[in-house]
Amino acid sequence: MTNLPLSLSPEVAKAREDGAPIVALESTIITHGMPYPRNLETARRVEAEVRAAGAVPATIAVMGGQIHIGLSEARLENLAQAKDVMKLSRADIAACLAIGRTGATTVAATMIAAHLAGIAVFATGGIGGVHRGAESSFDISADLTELANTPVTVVAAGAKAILDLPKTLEVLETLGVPVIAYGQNEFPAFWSRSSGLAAPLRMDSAAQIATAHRMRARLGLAGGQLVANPIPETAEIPREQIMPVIDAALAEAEAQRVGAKAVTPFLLARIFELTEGRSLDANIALVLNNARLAAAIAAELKRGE
Ligand code: PSU
Repeated sequence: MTNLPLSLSPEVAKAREDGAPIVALESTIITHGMPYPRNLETARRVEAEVRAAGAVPATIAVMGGQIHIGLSEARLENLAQAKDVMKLSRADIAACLAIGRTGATTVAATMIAAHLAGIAVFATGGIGGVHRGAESSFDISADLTELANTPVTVVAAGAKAILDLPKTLEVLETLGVPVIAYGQNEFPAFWSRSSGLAAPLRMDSAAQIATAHRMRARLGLAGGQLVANPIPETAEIPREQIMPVIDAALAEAEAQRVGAKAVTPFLLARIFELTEGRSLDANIALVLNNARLAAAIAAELKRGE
């Protein structure tokens, strides 16, 4: 790994040496997904949740020409308050390293970095997907093609409900990405447990998910798995309550001609305002829930080695 621009935190380096379970965590959720200081507080709580569940957290970001796998407290604090941070996907991670800027990793870039560091499991909030109106805008997140290419199991609360969920599931199917709902038949919709759409696959234990991950490697199948873990009941915003809010935020984005990488952060921020903060509470609860499941999957993967 010496010729790669990877910088492992002491905790992550030790976990690798010991063969301990590690869970990758992304940083776009910190810089573009949540407001300061709750973003910092959440990043710390998610790391603590992974540790409490018996794994080592590795929050990933690009700083000073290195991909950091595991952030020190000082780096995390810096990132949470930094302005002008690049939002990195497959297309721009190498460029960001080359020009020495600070970059937060999306699901796609975090998968790439995790795989380079030998980490097989990653927890986030919700993946990107096919945006509404994609038939004319062509706006489809690079997260989907990354899931098709990079062998990392991603635990999310489904795809963000601001997206076109039926089209997102269609594209994932075309790309050969297993979409596994955890403990229910329905594909969850981020803030809500229900999307009205059946999930292609269902599993009820971390052990099954770990076995499926290993099985894909044995079969020589490229790409990862999407584990769609429903938000806990006590934290969810039911679909009929969140849908009108999402529609209002989408109409504003269209009127203001918000496009490309700015769409998701704009919508998340507007939905936060329109729900008077309830969407953020839900987002935090679902990320913590995903961190716990990811830690259990990482532990099962190690057990089976
Ligand atoms: N999960 C959250 N909040 C977020 C994201 C995930 O709870 O902000 C980020 C992820 O980094 C994901 C990105 O990759 O949103 C999707 O952005 P886009 O739709 O522009 O591809």
